[in-house]
Amino acid sequence: MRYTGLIEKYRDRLPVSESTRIISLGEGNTPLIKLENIPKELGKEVDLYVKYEGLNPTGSFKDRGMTMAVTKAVESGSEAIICASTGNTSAAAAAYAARAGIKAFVVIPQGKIALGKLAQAMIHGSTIIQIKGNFDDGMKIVKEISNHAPVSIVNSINPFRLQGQKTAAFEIIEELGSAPDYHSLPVGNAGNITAHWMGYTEYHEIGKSDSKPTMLGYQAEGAAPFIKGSKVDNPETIATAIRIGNPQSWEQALKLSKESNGWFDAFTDKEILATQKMLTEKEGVFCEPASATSVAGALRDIKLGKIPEGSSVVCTLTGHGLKDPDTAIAQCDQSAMINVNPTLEEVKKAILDHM
Ligand code: AN7
Repeated sequence: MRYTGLIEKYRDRLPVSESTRIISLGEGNTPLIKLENIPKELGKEVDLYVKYEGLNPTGSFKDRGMTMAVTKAVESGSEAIICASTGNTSAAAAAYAARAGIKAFVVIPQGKIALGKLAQAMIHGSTIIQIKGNFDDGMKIVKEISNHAPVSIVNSINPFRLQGQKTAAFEIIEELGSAPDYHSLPVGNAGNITAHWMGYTEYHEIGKSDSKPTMLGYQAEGAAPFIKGSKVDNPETIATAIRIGNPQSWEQALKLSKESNGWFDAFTDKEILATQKMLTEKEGVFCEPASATSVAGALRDIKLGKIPEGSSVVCTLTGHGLKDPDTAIAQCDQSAMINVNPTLEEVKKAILDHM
């Protein structure tokens, strides 16, 4: 049967009816890739997987939530959606609104969203409202705006978003036969870690998995409210996707972390970028900087023995590396680029010199 998106696949576990018009771009069903080279080098016996959410239609996990949020917005008669965003939510909102034939307004922090995400919001025809402020400032306004303008909020405070996102946990259980021992995610607003816990809990309750994972949340050091234990006023990190100081799912994330015996930790920008590069060079997997935080965390904690040998670990790679080409290019050695004349001799020499 043709795969037509996660709402069709999981319709009995999602709040839709037979008559609901489904707004889908075929999201979900993303690859769960088992890492080979990195664990080998680490010298630890672990089954380490990455769930490559960058392969969703707009290049991030946000599509899972957006198919639900836009489907429900349209069902309720809404003609416009709005979100505050560090980039990926705006890309998804713009695309799904285009698909639905409704308007999208996206509120983004000026100069602080990655180039690919900005291109997406623009090309899909959303109205972009840039603010001289950060995501948290935008979120605050967006939360109030529906009292003043006829728009539906599609940030993760919209409960339908998390309903859609929980399906990633379903897919992992179906593929592995049960939940992994550990699940690691980058944390910004903490919506996705909350959605995963919902998905794992649901499948555990109906007997599709005999266990639930320990949930690990990793942040960037300059934007790490869960490590600090309170809001961060001026979050800063190169991983702009998670440049968030006031997480919207704060309570839920603290609760699930405790319930699952999990933990939070944070990494410097340097560590995040080094992990991003390691994944591209050693495994052929290109994710955006924020996404690499999940792998940085898992690897550190495997090394430390906090995650014991023999464990299965899934890391969510939340967004595609092509989202942020500037950061990718900036961390590569420009002198590695060889300029030659278009002759057989010069190309041959370039190859032989670099074997
Ligand atoms: C690549 O797009 O908040 O903890 O406005 O784009 O559920 O917030 C993005 C978040 C991780 C954090 N990785 O997820 C937005 C936005 C990537 C992201 C996160 C985001 P949450």
